[in-house]
Amino acid sequence: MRKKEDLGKDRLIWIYTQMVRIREFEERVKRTFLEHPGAMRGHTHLGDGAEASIVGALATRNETDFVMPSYRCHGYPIVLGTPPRNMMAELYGRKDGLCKGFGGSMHLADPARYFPGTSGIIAAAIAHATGAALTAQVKNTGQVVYCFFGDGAAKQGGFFESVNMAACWKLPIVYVLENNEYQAYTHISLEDANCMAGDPLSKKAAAFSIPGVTVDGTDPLKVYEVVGEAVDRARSGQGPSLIESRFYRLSAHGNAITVPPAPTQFPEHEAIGVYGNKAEFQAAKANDPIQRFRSELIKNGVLSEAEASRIEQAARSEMDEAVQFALASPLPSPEEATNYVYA
Ligand SMILES: Cc1ncc(C[n+]2csc(CCOP(=O)(O)OP(=O)(O)O)c2C)c(N)n1
Ligand SMILES: [Mg+2]
Repeated sequence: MRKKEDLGKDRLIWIYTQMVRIREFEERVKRTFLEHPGAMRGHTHLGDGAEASIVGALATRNETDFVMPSYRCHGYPIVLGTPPRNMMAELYGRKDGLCKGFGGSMHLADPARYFPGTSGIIAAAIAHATGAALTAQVKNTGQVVYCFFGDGAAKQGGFFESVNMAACWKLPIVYVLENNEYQAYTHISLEDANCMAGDPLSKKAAAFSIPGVTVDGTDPLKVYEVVGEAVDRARSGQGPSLIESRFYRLSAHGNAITVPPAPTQFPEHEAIGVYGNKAEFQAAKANDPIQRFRSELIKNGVLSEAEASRIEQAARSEMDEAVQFALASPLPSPEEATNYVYA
């Protein structure tokens, strides 16, 4: 049983640092569209708001466990130690990118750090992750797979088929359903869009007779405890669990490139104007997981105000440097276009 009280000062500071690094990476990506219009091609999906959920979950991980999220994927490799400069170069489609500039934001991969790859196809990664868990079981490696996916993905057949198989075969996998209230541009509550049946979404676990727990995904320590229990269960051969982690997506669905950037491309949140739900966004901002955890750590004497600022400044500099590195990296040459094509 993992208890948040068991986390020492260094580990708590590590959690805060990773949360801040993820936020700064995403903020830097947002700014780049305005500062360098046209330089970042393709589509990016940002994960601000998810930091506590991501880091709380991954704080329970062993170094060789697989991490397999959806296309909203920047935060996870940052925690695994992937250099942000290579991630940023990948977003810019440059040669020094994580995938040599061929993958872009939606297709990051760092196999050496047990981050095998992501997919833009909703729910596809749930099946991939379940396959990785089957491999771990067959080879008896002791690895657990952390499978992250959206609330919208949990409506897809791939979700049901995968969890069914994992439950039957007691695969070592933890399904983290990230309920960020939005499915692309649609709020989860919109019945006319046939959005989402079931509340809480962790109830879906009952259909497979596996544990299902809903957790406040804005609190990294609560996520740590709940995911930790599921991971221990998976590693000891008792099979999968479904964790619904609730938080709010603070960015618009995605940033598509237009040159010059359209004025509507960076609304604080697409709900504003679309559904007229400014209050919802402001409430989530007032409950910003990073600010809350910061205050908690300072109140409990884990961090001083000056130490917190130093962490934030270091993350800002790291991400600024990542952009400089990316912009200085060459684009792949046209002759390379058919490299790495396997089918
Ligand atoms: C199979 C498939 N159908 C449709 C889409 C288009 N699409 C992109 S994002 C999205 C909504 C996904 O919702 P959720 O899983 O909650 O992810 P979030 O928007 O929160 O990242 C859809 C339908 C897609 N990428 N793949
Ligand atoms: Mg969602």
